[in-house]
Amino acid sequence: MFTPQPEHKFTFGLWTVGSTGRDPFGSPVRQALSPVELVHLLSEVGAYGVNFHDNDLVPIDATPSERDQIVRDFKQALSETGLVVPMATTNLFGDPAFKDGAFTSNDSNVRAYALQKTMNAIDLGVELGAKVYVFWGGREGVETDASKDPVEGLKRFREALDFLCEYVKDQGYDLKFALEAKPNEPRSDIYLPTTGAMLGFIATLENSEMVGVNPEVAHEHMAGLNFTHAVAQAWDAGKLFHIDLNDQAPGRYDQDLRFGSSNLKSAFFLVKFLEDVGYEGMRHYDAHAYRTEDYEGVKDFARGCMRTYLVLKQKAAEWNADPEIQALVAEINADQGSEQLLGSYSAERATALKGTQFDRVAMGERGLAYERLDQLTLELLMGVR
Ligand code: GLT
Ligand code: MN
Ligand code: MN
Repeated sequence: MFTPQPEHKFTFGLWTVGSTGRDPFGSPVRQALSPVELVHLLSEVGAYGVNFHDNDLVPIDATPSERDQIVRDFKQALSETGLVVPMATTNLFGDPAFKDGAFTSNDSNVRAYALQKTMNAIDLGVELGAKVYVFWGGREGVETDASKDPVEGLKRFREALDFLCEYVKDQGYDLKFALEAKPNEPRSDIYLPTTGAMLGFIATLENSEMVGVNPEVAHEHMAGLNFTHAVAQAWDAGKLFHIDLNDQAPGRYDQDLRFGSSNLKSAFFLVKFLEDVGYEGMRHYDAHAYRTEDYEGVKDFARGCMRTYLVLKQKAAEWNADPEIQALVAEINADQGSEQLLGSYSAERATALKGTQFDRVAMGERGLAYERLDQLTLELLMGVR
């Protein structure tokens, strides 16, 4: 019942199940697997697709013939397993050249190299079937505002995206861009720190219809924000092109935990939202297994991400069908008498509103029963309903 199927569109980055457990305090705890081995691991656990940064697949210093061999082997693994590549991205953060950013660097050599690297990475992603291209500007920021003018940073970022949109159009690629926000780490402050900030920025782009967002659970949680609200704003704007699922306790380093493992109730409302609105994009897990795990544990991690999503999807269906919960929802939303006064502006409506006597005290006294509704939700999640 909770077995992943292709229609669930569960995907993982090569860097997620491929994480060797290296962190700022410790060396790898797992042997690195090749991209081909990772494709087979993902197929074994039931994933639909695999995503990558250019250098997850092709090392930054590979020769053209090495690149071609790697791509051939990878394509072979995809055709053996049936896995697809729905998304690709560029590593613009790992190499020392990007220590002060890529598109926003003060150094024009770095900015030009970042554009070149991204065009090559877009070609690679499209060759393997990607339809969405993610931009996570992990190094696009500062430690000190003495180093960069933030308006100049935005101008440079805009210029790069405008350039790359035109490149995609020029090549005739069927590709959309998805911008991913994060407030900090690895920089002290990363530009455009939230999904809301990204949405504001996208409206300033020349080809804004090609550009949406890739919100990540952990990144909004790091900022102490409600992730579902960020996703809802993106959805409302028609900009939810992709999503990075994982988990994260607020106020901590970037944990990238197994989906649902830290904030189950938030994960429930997120899954319920995605399923209720009919989001048709990928459910991408940008997370990794605990450092305590071997590759069996990595498979447990990946299976857990997908299973939790499917369990919560089932819980959302139960919530939508629960008579007591639905009676409360109906009561909450019942017309209290003024529905006909509301709607878009007209002079008549304004006059009618101004002429109405409202019982402000009664409005303030009315109990809303949200305690009961939330407790029913929790009991449903805890499996006692
Ligand atoms: C990196 C980051 C993620 C981004 C990936 C895409 S790489 O792991 O923490 O949030 O989505 O560049
Ligand atoms: Mn993350
Ligand atoms: Mn991410």
